[in-house]
Amino acid sequence: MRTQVVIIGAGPAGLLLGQLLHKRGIANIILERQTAEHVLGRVRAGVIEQVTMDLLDEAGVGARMHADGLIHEGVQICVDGTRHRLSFKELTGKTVMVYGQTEITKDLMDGRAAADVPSIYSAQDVTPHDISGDRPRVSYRAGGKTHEIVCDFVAGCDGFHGISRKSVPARAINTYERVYPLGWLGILADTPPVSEELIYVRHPLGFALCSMRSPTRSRYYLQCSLAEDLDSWPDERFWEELKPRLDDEARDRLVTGPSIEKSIAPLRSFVAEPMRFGRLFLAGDAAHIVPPTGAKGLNLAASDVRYLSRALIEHYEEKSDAGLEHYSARALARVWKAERFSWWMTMTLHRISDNPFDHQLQLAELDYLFRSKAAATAFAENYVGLPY
Ligand code: RFL
Ligand code: PHB
Repeated sequence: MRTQVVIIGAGPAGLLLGQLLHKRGIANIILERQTAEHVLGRVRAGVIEQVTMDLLDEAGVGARMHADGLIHEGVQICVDGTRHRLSFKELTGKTVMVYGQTEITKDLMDGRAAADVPSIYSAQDVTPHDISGDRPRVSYRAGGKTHEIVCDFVAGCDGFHGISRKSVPARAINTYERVYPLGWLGILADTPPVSEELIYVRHPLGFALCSMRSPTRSRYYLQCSLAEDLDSWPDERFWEELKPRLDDEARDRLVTGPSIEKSIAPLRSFVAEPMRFGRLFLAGDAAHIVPPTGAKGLNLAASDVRYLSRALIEHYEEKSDAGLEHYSARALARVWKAERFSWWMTMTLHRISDNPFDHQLQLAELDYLFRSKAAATAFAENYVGLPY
């Protein structure tokens, strides 16, 4: 088999890249380790930046997002029982959209199926070969046989645990990492959200987040220890731990109910650079991870894909490799700023240390954020997404 670009991974990065390339007549095949149902079953991101929305429109899959997504003009931060609002609209003129990653993935999968572009799910032992030469190949096993695809480029969109980054010789890649001693325990419930806007909660008992997927579906998170076992978190315990962290109004409005999904995500900051090795290009979580506190992971995956898709289009249409040469540096400039913002939000809102000095610093950071227009603007600019 032969194609122009083999894309490893059918998460948002791989599916979006495939759709943007297909729109410009660039042949691509996606190889995904899991089944499509498994990929669609993962509940992850909820907030998307304007630039991500624009890219989904460009990929021709934005219709349902515009119909069902919720535009948010601001966000709320609750500090020890008192709520504050930051208006993105007033501070930056921009907004964000609440539309789940599950829905985005579905829209992209449907768009790909409608365009009849090949995707191979349940592909086992996907392995890139000869990525430092001009004729890379990717092998995989399916249906009891080994197959091989010859291509021009390999896009490693296979997430943090994927094979792509591991295929790069260790001497050719630098990694930077910070692991936080905590996780997020998340639940999804068919109950109305406590507020029309997201509430990030800083509380001595630990961080919480009140988010949503629709006016009738809520998504809540609680800071938890990494040793936590889901079995020891029946729904009632979750609601009981959430309530005392909220302000009075939110507590009064909280509607509890049975969870329809429950999971624990560890918090990590990670960057691998460069994001290119020969003809292998890394994009999304395959190259970098942010803790979810800034809602940046999916948006960074989309911004990598924007740079990479334009660079590949330039290669095929204009016979110029300038975009490919600059891909890593351009993507990383945006990645590191999102790393900084996500780290800052994580350190400012979670109970990480028992040192009262650190607690006072958090309160000072937040007090400054609420009182200084400059600080609030800097926060809002980062939350709605920095320009490309
Ligand atoms: P994904 O989504 O992990 O997809 C990678 C795909 O590659 C497949 N794969 C392989 N395929 C073939 N061969 C192999 N060897 C393979 N190894 C892996 C996997 O099965 C998978 O299908 O990476 P991608 O596309 O880069 O997308 C990244 C986003 O999923 C991620 O950054 C976000 O979910 C992060 N995130 C959030 N981001 C936001 O922008 N806004 C948010 O509000 C937000 N909230 C979150 C989040 C992530 C969370 N968790 C669970 C980590 C909330 C949570 C709780
Ligand atoms: C979510 O709704 O899942 C969500 C929202 C904001 C975040 C992280 C996750 O910062």
